[in-house]
Amino acid sequence: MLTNEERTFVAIKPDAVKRGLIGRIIRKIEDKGYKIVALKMLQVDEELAAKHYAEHVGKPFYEGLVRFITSGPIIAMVLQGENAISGIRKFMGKTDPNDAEVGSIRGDFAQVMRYNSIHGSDSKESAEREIGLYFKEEEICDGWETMLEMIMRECEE
Ligand code: IDP
Ligand code: MG
Repeated sequence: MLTNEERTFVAIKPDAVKRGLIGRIIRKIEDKGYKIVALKMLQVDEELAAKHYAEHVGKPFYEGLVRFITSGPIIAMVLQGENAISGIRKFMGKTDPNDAEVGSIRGDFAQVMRYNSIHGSDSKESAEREIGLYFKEEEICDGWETMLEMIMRECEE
C-alpha cells in the first residue's frame, strides 16, 4: 500500500493539444507510474473557466488566461499516486517555462508563461475542488491495479 496516496487534477492545456503533445505528455505521466483514474477531452466554457481560475479574478493576466483556456479543448485527468499533488507540480515545472527545469513538462514543451501546456492542482483542497468541477464521482475508475501497486502488494509482509 502507498503510504500517502493522493488524487490530483491535471489538464493538458489547449496549446499542447493543438501542438500534438497529448500522447507525449500522457506518456511521461505513465512512465512515472501515476495511475490515471479518469480522463476526458472537453471544451471549457467561460463559466467553468471562471470557477477553475476563481483565485485569479482581478489579476492582470486573468482575462487572457480565460481566453486561452477556452480557446480549444483540454484533456482533463485525475491522477492518483504517492504524494501525487506535490509530485505532479514538480513534474510540471515552474509556472514560467523559462524557469521550469529541463526534463519537466513546461521546461521541455513550453516557452511562454500563459501557454504553459499543463495544469496541476497546487494543494489537497484545490485538488478536491478541481476534481469536483470536472468529474462526477462515478467517472473515476480506480478499481484496478497498476504494476507498482501489484509489486508492492506482492512484497508486503
Ligand atoms: P500554476 O498553473 O503554475 O499553478 P498560477 O499562478 O496558478 O500558476 O496561474 C495559472 C495560470 O495562469 C498559469 O499556469 C499560466 O497559464 C497563467 N499565468 C500565470 N501568471 C501569468 C502571468 O504573469 N502572465 C500570463 N499568464 C500567467
Ligand atoms: Mg495554480
